[in-house]
Amino acid sequence: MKRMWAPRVCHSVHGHPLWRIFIKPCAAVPIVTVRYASRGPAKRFTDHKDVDHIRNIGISAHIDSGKTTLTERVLFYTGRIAEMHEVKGKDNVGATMDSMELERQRGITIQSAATYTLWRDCNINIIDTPGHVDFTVEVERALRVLDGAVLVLCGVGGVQSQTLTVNRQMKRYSVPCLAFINKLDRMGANPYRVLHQMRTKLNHNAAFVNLPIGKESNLQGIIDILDEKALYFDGTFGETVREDEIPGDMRQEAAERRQELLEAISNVDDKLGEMFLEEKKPSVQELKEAIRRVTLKRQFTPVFVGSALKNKGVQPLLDGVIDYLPKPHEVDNFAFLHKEGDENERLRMNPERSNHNPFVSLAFKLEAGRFGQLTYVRVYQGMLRKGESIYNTRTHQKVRVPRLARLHANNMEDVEEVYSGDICALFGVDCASGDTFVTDPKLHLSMESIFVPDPVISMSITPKKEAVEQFSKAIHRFTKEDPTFRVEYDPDSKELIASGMGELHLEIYSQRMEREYNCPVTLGKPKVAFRESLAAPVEFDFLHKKQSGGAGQFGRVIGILEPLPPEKNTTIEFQDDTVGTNVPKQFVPAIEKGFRMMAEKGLLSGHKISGVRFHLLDGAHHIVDSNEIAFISAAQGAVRQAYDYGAWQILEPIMFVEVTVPEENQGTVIGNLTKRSGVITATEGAEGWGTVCAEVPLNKMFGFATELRSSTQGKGEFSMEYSRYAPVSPDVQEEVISRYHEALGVSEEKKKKKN
Ligand SMILES: Nc1nc2c(ncn2[C@@H]2O[C@H](COP(=O)(O)OP(=O)(O)OP(=O)(O)O)[C@@H](O)[C@H]2O)c(=O)[nH]1
Ligand SMILES: *[C@@H]1O[C@H](CO)[C@@H](O)[C@H](O)[C@H]1NC(C)=O
Ligand SMILES: *[C@@H]1O[C@H](CO)[C@@H](O)[C@H](O)[C@H]1NC(C)=O
Repeated sequence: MKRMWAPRVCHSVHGHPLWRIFIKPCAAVPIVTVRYASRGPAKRFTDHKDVDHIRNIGISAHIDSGKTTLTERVLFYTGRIAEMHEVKGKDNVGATMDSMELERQRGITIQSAATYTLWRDCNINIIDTPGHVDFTVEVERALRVLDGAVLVLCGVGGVQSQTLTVNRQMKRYSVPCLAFINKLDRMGANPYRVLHQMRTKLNHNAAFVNLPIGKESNLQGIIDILDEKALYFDGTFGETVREDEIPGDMRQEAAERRQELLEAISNVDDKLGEMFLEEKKPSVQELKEAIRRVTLKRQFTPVFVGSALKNKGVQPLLDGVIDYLPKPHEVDNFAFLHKEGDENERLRMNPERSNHNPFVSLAFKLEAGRFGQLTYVRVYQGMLRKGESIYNTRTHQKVRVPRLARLHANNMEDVEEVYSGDICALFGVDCASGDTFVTDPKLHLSMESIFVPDPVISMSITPKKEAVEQFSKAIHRFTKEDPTFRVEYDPDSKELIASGMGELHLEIYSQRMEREYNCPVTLGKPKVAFRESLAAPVEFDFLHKKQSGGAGQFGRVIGILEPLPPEKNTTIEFQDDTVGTNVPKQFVPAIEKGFRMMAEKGLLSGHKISGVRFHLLDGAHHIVDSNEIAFISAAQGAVRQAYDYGAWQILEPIMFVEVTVPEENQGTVIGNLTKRSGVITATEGAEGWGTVCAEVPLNKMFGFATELRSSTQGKGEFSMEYSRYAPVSPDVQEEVISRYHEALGVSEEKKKKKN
């Protein structure tokens, strides 16, 4: 996954659709804005806006930091929703963003949805990124289509394990971000400690742009350090922002923090640095421009503070999103132009007006929901009108777009057209996530597909009762939506096997089957997806020959099975280098098929073969007896032969594990990770907390969560992310092989009994 830094497609400047936004009248809450007076209720936005007025952002956080609550506030203040509900609230309604019932119950965000809203004449698309790392694909997709992000930190918990993961992902995708230190109304909240952690643990050049007035239950408002003003959030829901003088006892601190902010920016911005040296005082406008410059370059992170729950500090954060996060055309996005033979050309398209550029977009999320097949699309260039036809550049299929919509959690609004920078949804378009759509069929463009890691864990899955139809419906939907979730029939164990990115990943799906499809399932013991690979090339020469009365079978294949370079160790390849007619060309596909069939199940341990190339060099045929079956069998025989003579090894998934524990537990955790064959890659400690990073085989991670919980009284946390495949140790190899033989033995016995 590390290697996957997926480049982005280009953007272009263009016009903007005629928004039809109907704001639900909110009777109980008159929206009176003092400072943010740019919009009133029930207004139709019909002005033609350009790409400068779009922000595509994600809100990322450690679980429970208040991401959902914050998003809810954002939608409320911007007039997109008329009511607010607390997550896990007493009113049993649940926050609007968590649309699935399960999310409501668990109060955590699983599936990412896109929603849009309007603030200060800008259209903000919020891509809800899931909090848990087991849902890697969701995160990859979300990061792919957003241009900037808000990193939410808990004012009490500070930088937590998940924060580190999210931070790493943002770095990988070069996503500029703002920080919001939330929950400052809580006992023990300390924004200064969190800022310190951002600097030391996340390596951000960060500084406050807002300061809290009062602390914990006495949190009253926010100081805007740039404008040198105090802001209070009046009204039942903090919807009225009132400006005032900075309280006397905070003036000095505000001045000091302003100086600190100036220094942090001057260190990375030439223009401001010069002014700083010349002791010139920059204007607020100059400061804002400087913050924008360095934030976009990821050299600085402005830090906002507040409490989403207590409705404090959210509106200034929204201003920050507009002022400091990138406009779609400020992010370099690339598409690939397919060229025959050659390497693909990387293309950064001309950011001209939409009308002048062909439409290019990426399908980044599929959902089979109440509205049928729904495809979330990010437009990178040009525009699309309802009723036009688009081409899928992968399948070359042409489809008409009968309906275009934008989404807000469960609801949608139809629109007539979409422009570059937009995020929208198509209906009834059959495609895979990661597909590129264009309107010009001659444009053989694609954005590199979103990286989909192979599942690393599997469990048997059995419906508890006779609900075959519901069960297969659910499986069909989930596997289509999430390419890292797969369900396959294993003919040996005669069981259905579900595979995914972690135990929680599979558990969530099993619960969703019960809740949403009334089809409870039983999951078996988790199994790691080992692979079988070659350590060195091995030659083969196999003749498949059968004479049984009538038509015989004859096929001979000669070649080499060879290891692929390390970066291709989860794939297999077939290469035909035969010359002449010893192997007639029409049989080559059969040989490839035979190889691929064998690769599904290695002979060492029953796991998939990977990192191997079947290099066909020569062979032989028989005028009468050669056919496809014969060559399929010949290829299979060749692989068996390679198992007799070759040096095979088992590979296992290695996980990147990050553990955060009270300092006194750090030593134990290091010891325990080492015991689990972990290699410690980094340790850090600050203010009573220790972080340990390690690479640990997934196979050894079972039970770690429980162990960690008990040895830290529930304080310890960890996150785990797939890293790569590596050879197992000799004892594990032996164990995996003997377990396989045992299982085979058992099933042999079963067979005998049946007969
Ligand atoms: N005291 C306090 N509690 C908050 C604040 N914001 C959120 N909470 C509470 O923290 C809990 C978690 O909030 P969520 O909004 O669900 O957090 P989340 O980050 O979306 O959580 P996941 O969906 O699990 O990732 C809820 O009980 C909220 O009511 C805040 O500013 N102050
Ligand atoms: C497999 O490929 C990954 C990614 O390139 C690499 O880090 C890893 O070391 C490789 N593993 C083996 C066994 O070659
Ligand atoms: C670590 O190991 C100790 C004893 O070896 C055990 O008591 C503890 O529960 C383990 N804790 C973790 C976090 O693995």
